[in-house]
Amino acid sequence: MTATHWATAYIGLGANLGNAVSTLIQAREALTGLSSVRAVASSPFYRTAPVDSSGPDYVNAVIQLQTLLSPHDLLAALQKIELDFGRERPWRNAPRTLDLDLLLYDNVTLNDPSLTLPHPRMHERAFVLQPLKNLAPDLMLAQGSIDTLLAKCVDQGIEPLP
Ligand code: PH2
Ligand code: MG
Ligand code: MG
Repeated sequence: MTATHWATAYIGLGANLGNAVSTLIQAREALTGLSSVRAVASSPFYRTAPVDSSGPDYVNAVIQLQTLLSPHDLLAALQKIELDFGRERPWRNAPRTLDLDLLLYDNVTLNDPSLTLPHPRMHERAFVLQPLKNLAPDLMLAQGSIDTLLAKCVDQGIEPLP
């Protein structure tokens, strides 16, 4: 279902299998090519150490978009793109060719079996907070400001890609 209101959503992109940079570039195009979605901005790409996960370093980014899709319809569209990029889910937090996480959707809070908003772990992950800070430095999450939250993640390896 689509609405007439253009909601602002933030999507976290991550990959640590295959050519992660090229995957993220293509995934960004797939996302912004969705009908009822328009791109607003993309963060830079970061190389990040796996958090509660295994395998090679990840490449992560965040994109800000506007959409007429409902949160659940947007989630379904993200999952379809993940599958198109060969995503498999052998176990929780397994290495992946592409992960697209719906982080924020306007100020919506939601907690149902398929979707929790805001994303329940984003406030403790530098690989989300740092690129989000590039797009929305003044954003406040329920747990605090981005800077306050980032200060608690200093042990998580993250560096901008050249
Ligand atoms: N995603 C996870 C678990 N751990 N670590 C990094 N560095 N980047 C991720 O995108 C990531 C992770 C679950 O989705
Ligand atoms: Mg994820
Ligand atoms: Mg995910």
